[in-house]
Amino acid sequence: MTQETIGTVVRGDARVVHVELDGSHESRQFALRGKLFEKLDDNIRNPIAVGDRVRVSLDGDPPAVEEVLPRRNWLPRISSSHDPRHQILFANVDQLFVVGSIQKPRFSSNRTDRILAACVYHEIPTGLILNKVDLDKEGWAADIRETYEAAGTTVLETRAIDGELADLRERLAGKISVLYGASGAGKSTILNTLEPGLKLKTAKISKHWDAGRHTTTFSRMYRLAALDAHVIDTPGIRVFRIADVNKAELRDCFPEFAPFQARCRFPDCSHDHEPGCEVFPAVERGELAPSRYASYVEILDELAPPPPDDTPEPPPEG
Ligand SMILES: Nc1nc2c(ncn2[C@@H]2O[C@H](COP(=O)(O)OP(=O)(O)O)[C@@H](O)[C@H]2O)c(=O)[nH]1
Ligand SMILES: [Mg+2]
Ligand SMILES: [Zn+2]
Repeated sequence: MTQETIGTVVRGDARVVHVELDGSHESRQFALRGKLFEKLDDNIRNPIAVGDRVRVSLDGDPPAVEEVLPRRNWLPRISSSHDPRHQILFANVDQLFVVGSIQKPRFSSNRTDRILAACVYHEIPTGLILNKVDLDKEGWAADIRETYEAAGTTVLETRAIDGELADLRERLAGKISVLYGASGAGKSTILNTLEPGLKLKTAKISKHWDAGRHTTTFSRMYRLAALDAHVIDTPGIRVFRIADVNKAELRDCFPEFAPFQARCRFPDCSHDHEPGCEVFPAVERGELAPSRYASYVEILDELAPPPPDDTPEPPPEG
Protein backbone atom coordinates (compact mmCIF):
# COMPACT_ATOMS: atom_id res chain seq x y z
CA MET A 1 0.00 0.00 0.00
CA THR A 2 1.38 3.38 -0.88
CA GLN A 3 1.13 6.01 1.77
CA GLU A 4 -0.56 9.17 0.52
CA THR A 5 -1.47 12.49 2.01
CA ILE A 6 -2.68 15.99 1.06
CA GLY A 7 -0.76 19.24 1.22
CA THR A 8 -0.32 22.72 -0.24
CA VAL A 9 2.32 23.71 -2.78
CA VAL A 10 4.46 26.46 -1.28
CA ARG A 11 7.13 26.67 -3.93
CA GLY A 12 7.60 25.28 -7.40
CA ASP A 13 10.68 24.97 -9.53
CA ALA A 14 10.73 23.40 -12.96
CA ARG A 15 10.39 19.73 -12.01
CA VAL A 16 10.22 19.74 -8.22
CA VAL A 17 7.66 21.27 -5.88
CA HIS A 18 7.83 21.99 -2.18
CA VAL A 19 4.67 20.92 -0.38
CA GLU A 20 3.58 21.78 3.14
CA LEU A 21 1.76 18.69 4.33
CA ASP A 22 -1.57 19.21 6.09
CA GLY A 23 -1.19 19.20 9.84
CA SER A 24 2.50 20.03 9.74
CA HIS A 25 4.44 23.18 9.01
CA GLU A 26 7.25 21.29 7.47
CA SER A 27 7.68 21.38 3.72
CA ARG A 28 9.09 18.51 1.70
CA GLN A 29 10.11 18.14 -1.91
CA PHE A 30 8.18 16.07 -4.39
CA ALA A 31 8.72 15.19 -8.02
CA LEU A 32 5.98 15.66 -10.62
CA ARG A 33 4.61 12.54 -12.29
CA GLY A 34 4.66 12.57 -16.08
CA LYS A 35 0.90 12.02 -16.10
CA LEU A 36 0.40 15.55 -14.74
CA PHE A 37 1.93 16.90 -17.94
CA GLU A 38 0.03 14.48 -20.18
CA LYS A 39 -3.33 15.63 -18.86
CA LEU A 40 -2.34 19.26 -19.29
CA ASP A 41 -4.21 21.48 -21.74
CA ASP A 42 -1.85 22.49 -24.61
CA ASN A 43 -2.62 26.05 -23.71
CA ILE A 44 -1.20 25.81 -20.18
CA ARG A 45 2.47 25.80 -19.35
CA ASN A 46 2.60 24.66 -15.73
CA PRO A 47 0.56 21.81 -14.27
CA ILE A 48 1.07 23.02 -10.71
CA ALA A 49 1.12 26.45 -9.12
CA VAL A 50 1.87 27.76 -5.67
CA GLY A 51 -1.27 27.42 -3.56
CA ASP A 52 -2.38 24.23 -5.28
CA ARG A 53 -3.79 21.50 -3.08
CA VAL A 54 -2.16 18.24 -4.07
CA ARG A 55 -2.27 14.54 -3.26
CA VAL A 56 1.25 13.19 -2.77
CA SER A 57 2.74 9.75 -2.30
CA LEU A 58 5.28 9.71 0.50
CA ASP A 59 7.02 6.43 -0.13
CA GLY A 60 7.38 6.56 -3.91
CA ASP A 61 10.82 6.58 -5.46
CA PRO A 62 10.99 9.50 -5.63
CA PRO A 63 8.07 10.78 -3.53
CA ALA A 64 5.79 12.54 -6.00
CA VAL A 65 2.71 14.61 -6.60
CA GLU A 66 0.01 12.23 -7.84
CA GLU A 67 -2.85 14.63 -8.41
CA VAL A 68 -3.71 18.34 -8.34
CA LEU A 69 -7.05 18.79 -6.54
CA PRO A 70 -9.70 21.07 -8.09
CA ARG A 71 -8.91 24.77 -7.69
CA ARG A 72 -11.31 27.27 -6.16
CA ASN A 73 -9.62 30.03 -8.15
CA TRP A 74 -6.39 30.77 -9.98
CA LEU A 75 -4.71 33.51 -11.96
CA PRO A 76 -3.17 32.90 -15.38
CA ARG A 77 -1.12 35.23 -17.52
CA ILE A 78 0.33 34.91 -21.02
CA SER A 79 3.81 33.53 -20.32
CA SER A 80 5.76 35.93 -22.52
CA SER A 81 5.72 37.65 -25.86
CA HIS A 82 7.36 34.50 -27.28
CA ASP A 83 5.17 31.94 -25.53
CA PRO A 84 1.39 32.35 -25.77
CA ARG A 85 0.66 29.56 -23.29
CA HIS A 86 -0.87 30.45 -19.95
CA GLN A 87 1.28 30.44 -16.87
CA ILE A 88 -0.74 29.93 -13.72
CA LEU A 89 0.79 32.27 -11.16
CA PHE A 90 -1.02 30.95 -8.09
CA ALA A 91 -4.17 29.14 -7.03
CA ASN A 92 -6.69 28.99 -4.17
CA VAL A 93 -6.25 32.42 -2.64
CA ASP A 94 -8.52 34.73 -0.64
CA GLN A 95 -7.20 38.06 -1.89
CA LEU A 96 -4.41 39.83 -3.76
CA PHE A 97 -2.61 43.03 -2.78
CA VAL A 98 -0.81 45.03 -5.41
CA VAL A 99 2.28 46.52 -3.81
CA GLY A 100 3.15 49.78 -5.55
CA SER A 101 5.72 52.24 -4.34
CA ILE A 102 5.16 55.94 -4.83
CA GLN A 103 8.78 56.45 -5.94
CA LYS A 104 11.82 54.18 -6.46
CA PRO A 105 10.33 52.67 -8.52
CA ARG A 106 7.63 55.17 -9.45
CA PHE A 107 4.04 54.00 -9.19
CA SER A 108 2.82 52.42 -12.43
CA SER A 109 -0.90 52.66 -13.07
CA ASN A 110 -0.53 50.44 -16.13
CA ARG A 111 1.04 47.62 -14.14
CA THR A 112 -1.56 48.01 -11.40
CA ASP A 113 -4.53 48.13 -13.76
CA ARG A 114 -3.50 44.97 -15.61
CA ILE A 115 -3.43 42.80 -12.53
CA LEU A 116 -6.54 44.37 -11.01
CA ALA A 117 -8.52 43.74 -14.19
CA ALA A 118 -7.40 40.10 -14.24
CA CYS A 119 -8.42 39.71 -10.59
CA VAL A 120 -11.87 41.20 -11.24
CA TYR A 121 -12.33 38.67 -14.04
CA HIS A 122 -11.21 35.80 -11.81
CA GLU A 123 -13.28 37.08 -8.86
CA ILE A 124 -10.28 37.55 -6.58
CA PRO A 125 -10.76 40.43 -4.09
CA THR A 126 -8.00 43.05 -4.28
CA GLY A 127 -6.30 45.80 -2.34
CA LEU A 128 -3.55 48.29 -3.17
CA ILE A 129 -0.64 48.76 -0.79
CA LEU A 130 0.84 52.15 -1.56
CA ASN A 131 4.31 51.81 -0.07
CA LYS A 132 7.15 54.30 0.47
CA VAL A 133 4.75 57.14 1.29
CA ASP A 134 7.77 58.71 3.04
CA LEU A 135 9.04 59.49 -0.50
CA ASP A 136 5.78 61.16 -1.56
CA LYS A 137 7.14 64.70 -1.94
CA GLU A 138 4.63 65.53 -4.70
CA GLY A 139 1.60 64.37 -2.73
CA TRP A 140 0.55 61.73 -5.26
CA ALA A 141 -0.83 59.29 -2.74
CA ALA A 142 -4.16 61.12 -2.39
CA ASP A 143 -4.84 61.01 -6.15
CA ILE A 144 -3.86 57.37 -6.44
CA ARG A 145 -6.08 56.53 -3.50
CA GLU A 146 -9.03 58.31 -5.08
CA THR A 147 -8.54 56.54 -8.41
CA TYR A 148 -8.39 53.05 -6.92
CA GLU A 149 -11.11 53.49 -4.35
CA ALA A 150 -13.35 54.52 -7.26
CA ALA A 151 -12.31 51.25 -8.92
CA GLY A 152 -13.52 49.31 -5.89
CA THR A 153 -10.09 48.54 -4.44
CA THR A 154 -9.07 49.13 -0.83
CA VAL A 155 -5.99 51.36 -0.50
CA LEU A 156 -3.45 51.13 2.34
CA GLU A 157 -0.64 53.68 2.68
CA THR A 158 2.50 52.15 4.16
CA ARG A 159 6.11 52.86 5.07
CA ALA A 160 7.38 49.31 5.34
CA ILE A 161 10.88 50.54 6.03
CA ASP A 162 9.65 52.03 9.33
CA GLY A 163 7.37 49.11 10.12
CA GLU A 164 4.25 51.17 9.34
CA LEU A 165 1.79 48.85 7.60
CA ALA A 166 -1.62 50.51 8.21
CA ASP A 167 -4.11 47.74 8.96
CA LEU A 168 -2.43 45.13 6.76
CA ARG A 169 -2.07 42.65 9.64
CA GLU A 170 -5.80 42.55 10.32
CA ARG A 171 -6.48 42.13 6.62
CA LEU A 172 -4.07 39.21 6.26
CA ALA A 173 -4.98 37.34 9.45
CA GLY A 174 -6.31 33.83 8.86
CA LYS A 175 -6.21 34.18 5.06
CA ILE A 176 -4.17 33.21 2.04
CA SER A 177 -3.07 36.39 0.30
CA VAL A 178 -0.85 37.35 -2.61
CA LEU A 179 1.60 40.25 -2.78
CA TYR A 180 2.11 41.36 -6.38
CA GLY A 181 4.22 44.26 -7.54
CA ALA A 182 7.28 45.59 -9.28
CA SER A 183 10.67 44.46 -8.15
CA GLY A 184 11.79 47.00 -5.56
CA ALA A 185 8.31 48.06 -4.44
CA GLY A 186 8.90 46.63 -0.97
CA LYS A 187 7.30 43.17 -0.87
CA SER A 188 10.17 41.49 0.97
CA THR A 189 10.44 44.40 3.40
CA ILE A 190 6.74 44.03 4.18
CA LEU A 191 7.10 40.28 4.77
CA ASN A 192 10.14 40.79 7.01
CA THR A 193 8.19 43.34 9.05
CA LEU A 194 5.31 40.91 9.46
CA GLU A 195 7.53 37.94 10.29
CA PRO A 196 11.08 38.96 11.19
CA GLY A 197 12.15 35.31 11.27
CA LEU A 198 11.81 35.11 7.48
CA LYS A 199 14.93 37.25 6.95
CA LEU A 200 14.22 37.72 3.25
CA LYS A 201 16.79 39.53 1.18
CA THR A 202 15.77 43.05 0.27
CA ALA A 203 17.20 44.82 -2.72
CA LYS A 204 19.38 47.89 -2.54
CA ILE A 205 17.94 50.99 -4.16
CA SER A 206 19.08 50.85 -7.77
CA LYS A 207 18.75 53.03 -10.82
CA HIS A 208 18.00 50.00 -12.93
CA TRP A 209 14.55 48.99 -11.68
CA ASP A 210 13.10 48.81 -15.12
CA ALA A 211 16.15 47.54 -16.93
CA GLY A 212 15.07 43.92 -16.54
CA ARG A 213 16.97 43.05 -13.42
CA HIS A 214 17.07 39.34 -13.02
CA THR A 215 14.56 38.21 -10.45
CA THR A 216 13.34 34.76 -9.65
CA THR A 217 10.46 33.67 -11.84
CA PHE A 218 8.76 31.56 -9.22
CA SER A 219 6.17 32.50 -6.66
CA ARG A 220 6.59 31.34 -3.12
CA MET A 221 4.23 30.97 -0.16
CA TYR A 222 5.29 31.99 3.35
CA ARG A 223 3.54 31.21 6.60
CA LEU A 224 3.10 34.12 9.02
CA ALA A 225 2.78 32.21 12.26
CA ALA A 226 1.68 35.13 14.44
CA LEU A 227 -1.22 35.92 12.10
CA ASP A 228 -2.13 32.36 11.20
CA ALA A 229 -1.79 33.62 7.65
CA HIS A 230 -0.18 32.58 4.40
CA VAL A 231 1.25 35.06 1.92
CA ILE A 232 2.43 34.34 -1.60
CA ASP A 233 5.27 36.55 -2.82
CA THR A 234 5.28 36.79 -6.60
CA PRO A 235 8.28 37.65 -8.77
CA GLY A 236 8.42 41.17 -10.20
CA ILE A 237 6.69 40.60 -13.52
CA ARG A 238 7.44 43.39 -15.96
CA VAL A 239 4.41 43.09 -18.20
CA PHE A 240 1.42 41.14 -17.02
CA ARG A 241 -0.36 40.06 -20.20
CA ILE A 242 -3.94 39.16 -19.44
CA ALA A 243 -4.98 35.65 -20.43
CA ASP A 244 -8.56 34.34 -20.79
CA VAL A 245 -10.33 37.69 -21.10
CA ASN A 246 -11.63 38.73 -24.53
CA LYS A 247 -12.27 42.22 -25.90
CA ALA A 248 -15.96 42.17 -24.99
CA GLU A 249 -15.30 41.08 -21.42
CA LEU A 250 -12.62 43.64 -20.57
CA ARG A 251 -15.00 46.58 -19.98
CA ASP A 252 -16.56 44.79 -17.01
CA CYS A 253 -13.09 44.40 -15.47
CA PHE A 254 -13.04 48.19 -14.89
CA PRO A 255 -15.88 48.42 -12.36
CA GLU A 256 -16.05 52.22 -12.21
CA PHE A 257 -17.03 52.31 -15.92
CA ALA A 258 -20.34 50.59 -15.15
CA PRO A 259 -22.64 53.56 -14.44
CA PHE A 260 -21.38 55.35 -17.57
CA GLN A 261 -21.33 52.38 -19.92
CA ALA A 262 -24.92 51.59 -18.99
CA ARG A 263 -25.80 54.72 -20.98
CA CYS A 264 -23.63 54.11 -24.08
CA ARG A 265 -25.70 54.04 -27.27
CA PHE A 266 -24.49 50.55 -28.23
CA PRO A 267 -24.96 47.92 -25.54
CA ASP A 268 -21.65 46.30 -26.54
CA CYS A 269 -19.80 49.63 -26.81
CA SER A 270 -16.06 49.12 -26.37
CA HIS A 271 -15.61 52.81 -25.41
CA ASP A 272 -13.05 53.14 -28.17
CA HIS A 273 -14.61 56.19 -29.79
CA GLU A 274 -17.94 54.71 -30.87
CA PRO A 275 -20.68 57.29 -31.42
CA GLY A 276 -22.87 57.78 -28.35
CA CYS A 277 -20.21 56.42 -25.96
CA GLU A 278 -20.63 57.75 -22.43
CA VAL A 279 -17.34 56.46 -20.99
CA PHE A 280 -14.89 58.53 -23.04
CA PRO A 281 -16.74 61.84 -22.36
CA ALA A 282 -16.68 60.98 -18.63
CA VAL A 283 -12.88 60.72 -18.88
CA GLU A 284 -12.76 64.12 -20.58
CA ARG A 285 -14.96 65.64 -17.89
CA GLY A 286 -12.62 64.24 -15.22
CA GLU A 287 -15.21 61.84 -13.80
CA LEU A 288 -13.13 58.78 -14.69
CA ALA A 289 -9.35 58.62 -14.26
CA PRO A 290 -7.51 59.12 -17.58
CA SER A 291 -4.82 56.67 -16.43
CA ARG A 292 -7.42 53.90 -16.02
CA TYR A 293 -8.93 54.62 -19.42
CA ALA A 294 -5.44 54.60 -21.00
CA SER A 295 -4.73 51.19 -19.45
CA TYR A 296 -8.08 49.92 -20.68
CA VAL A 297 -7.51 50.88 -24.32
CA GLU A 298 -3.96 49.56 -24.25
CA ILE A 299 -5.08 46.17 -22.94
CA LEU A 300 -8.10 46.12 -25.28
CA ASP A 301 -5.73 46.29 -28.21
CA GLU A 302 -3.95 43.09 -27.06
CA LEU A 303 -6.99 40.91 -26.53
CA ALA A 304 -8.76 38.54 -28.88
CA PRO A 305 -12.24 39.31 -30.15
CA PRO A 306 -15.13 37.42 -28.52
CA PRO A 307 -16.03 34.12 -30.19
CA PRO A 308 -18.59 34.52 -33.00
CA ASP A 309 -22.13 34.52 -31.67
CA ASP A 310 -23.46 31.09 -32.53
CA THR A 311 -26.83 31.38 -30.79
CA PRO A 312 -29.38 30.01 -33.26
CA GLU A 313 -31.79 32.46 -34.87
CA PRO A 314 -35.21 32.46 -33.18
CA PRO A 315 -37.77 30.48 -35.24
CA PRO A 316 -39.87 32.61 -37.61
CA GLU A 317 -43.18 33.69 -36.10
CA GLY A 318 -46.55 32.43 -37.33
N1 LIG B 1 11.96 54.83 1.47
C1 LIG B 1 11.44 53.64 1.63
N2 LIG B 1 12.11 52.57 1.18
C2 LIG B 1 11.55 51.35 1.35
C3 LIG B 1 10.29 51.17 1.98
N3 LIG B 1 9.99 49.85 1.98
C4 LIG B 1 11.03 49.23 1.38
N4 LIG B 1 11.98 50.12 1.00
C5 LIG B 1 13.27 49.84 0.34
O1 LIG B 1 13.04 49.48 -1.02
C6 LIG B 1 14.02 48.55 -1.47
C7 LIG B 1 13.37 47.35 -2.13
O2 LIG B 1 12.62 46.64 -1.17
P1 LIG B 1 12.29 45.07 -1.30
O3 LIG B 1 11.51 44.71 -0.07
O4 LIG B 1 13.50 44.29 -1.60
O5 LIG B 1 11.33 45.07 -2.58
P2 LIG B 1 10.71 43.82 -3.38
O6 LIG B 1 11.56 43.66 -4.61
O7 LIG B 1 9.32 44.24 -3.72
O8 LIG B 1 10.75 42.62 -2.49
C8 LIG B 1 14.86 48.19 -0.24
O9 LIG B 1 16.05 48.93 -0.30
C9 LIG B 1 13.99 48.63 0.91
O10 LIG B 1 14.74 48.99 2.05
C10 LIG B 1 9.60 52.34 2.47
O11 LIG B 1 8.51 52.31 3.04
N5 LIG B 1 10.23 53.53 2.25
MG1 LIG C 1 11.53 40.74 -2.88
ZN1 LIG D 1 -18.92 53.40 -24.54
